[in-house]
Amino acid sequence: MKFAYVIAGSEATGGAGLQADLKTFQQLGVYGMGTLTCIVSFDPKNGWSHRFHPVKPKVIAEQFEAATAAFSPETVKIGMLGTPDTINVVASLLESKPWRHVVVDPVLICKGQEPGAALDTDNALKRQILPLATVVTPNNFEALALSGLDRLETVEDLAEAGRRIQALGPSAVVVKGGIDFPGPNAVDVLVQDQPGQPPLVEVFSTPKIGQERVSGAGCTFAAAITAQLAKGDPLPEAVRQAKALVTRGIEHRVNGHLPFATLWQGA
Ligand code: PXL
Repeated sequence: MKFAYVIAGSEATGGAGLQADLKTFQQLGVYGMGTLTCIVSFDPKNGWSHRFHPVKPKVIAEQFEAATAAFSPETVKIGMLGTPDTINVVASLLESKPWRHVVVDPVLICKGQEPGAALDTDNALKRQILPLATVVTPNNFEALALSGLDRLETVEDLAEAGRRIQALGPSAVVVKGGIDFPGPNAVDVLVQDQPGQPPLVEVFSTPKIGQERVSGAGCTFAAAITAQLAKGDPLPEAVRQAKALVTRGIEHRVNGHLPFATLWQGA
């Protein structure tokens, strides 16, 4: 059995967050384990805005203790953390164990949080979590915020953002162009350090499916990379498999009463 562990928030509709991560692990045939950092409940009476509650640091530490004692996972994904206190405890928990792979999806803003608090959280994520990451998967918005670039319009811009984020610590960055990237294709660029060789830059491109964001795509992409790494794939192959799963999941997206569709991991 291969094990994949995720430390992330709950998104109660099942579209994103820990729910999407565990569905992805199951779909890819790895044993999924999860530690909850926060609870997000959209508010249907208020434009589906985010209601957010952090889990106490002590309770996060207890979950981590249970999970790591039970199965010694070597591959972990970090999703939404949400507060500086949560980032402190997760950083020290990560530092307490050796990991083969730490995949960080740098979830930056969540509606419903105070802008001031969100800025503190973004800075803490940059300073305390990114240096512990082996792979980071920023979307277009997160890549702008973390790299300091002011636009991502070409493949070279995506690669440059990746190199700048690499300088914050991780050995590899996958920058996702997403729906905002110009042109007909969904373009992702992997920048990866290689010992004794020049850094690898690999471009992954598939036709965009529609022009609307699909909830859970970012979570599922990072979770699928995590699962494939847990199974032993080299990173470029893990990214290829993750993109294929996300593409199928968007093609077979699920519509309910939310103002956006959600990805189906089971396609
Ligand atoms: O999609 C980002 C995301 C991640 N994690 C949780 C979320 C969301 C977005 O709503 O609620 C818990």
